[in-house]
Amino acid sequence: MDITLVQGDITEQAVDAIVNAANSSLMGGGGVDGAVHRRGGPAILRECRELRASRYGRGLPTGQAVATTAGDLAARWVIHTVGPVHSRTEDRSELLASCYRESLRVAGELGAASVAFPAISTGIYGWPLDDGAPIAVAAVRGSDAPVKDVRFVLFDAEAYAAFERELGR
Ligand code: AR6
Repeated sequence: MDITLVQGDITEQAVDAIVNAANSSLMGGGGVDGAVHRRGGPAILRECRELRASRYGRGLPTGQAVATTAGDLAARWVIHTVGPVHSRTEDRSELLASCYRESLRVAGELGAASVAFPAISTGIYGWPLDDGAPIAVAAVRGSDAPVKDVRFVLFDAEAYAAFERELGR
């Protein structure tokens, strides 16, 4: 598995699967989620509604992942995963690692060879980048999913630097 870093907007990536930092409702939100639905168009929300009406009546649990169409994005699938909200009193890092592992497992099942990840939970969910980056890199390195290329797409220079430090280790 090749791991690369890109600074930019995840919705502009041409890959087989784009991972969305969603919430349990699967009904959209801000950050990556807002951008994915805005640029991907209504087909994504349509499939999310179907998932809520079938397999995920109570929402997608934190740490799990599920795929939909990518709509108008330059990808075949969006893999929605729900990161944990950062807590100062409770260690939720296993749930964060699970987001990366489960997303790659779903990608492997779909036959996706290339996957783009955002830095899950490090925005609205408040996870410090210096802690989120090592969890992300270790989880991806530890995955045995049959995915060839994993691309972390970092929005700004600070996030890029945090992942670059980690990949160098
Ligand atoms: N491309 C790449 N990275 C981005 C983009 C983008 N277009 N937009 C933001 N980031 P966030 P979370 C970075 O907040 O913390 C939503 O409302 C951002 O700088 O998207 O998991 C959902 O519905 C940060 O480093 O996701 C949930 O309610 C990282 O992506 C909640 O936010 C993740 O930030 C999920 O919060």
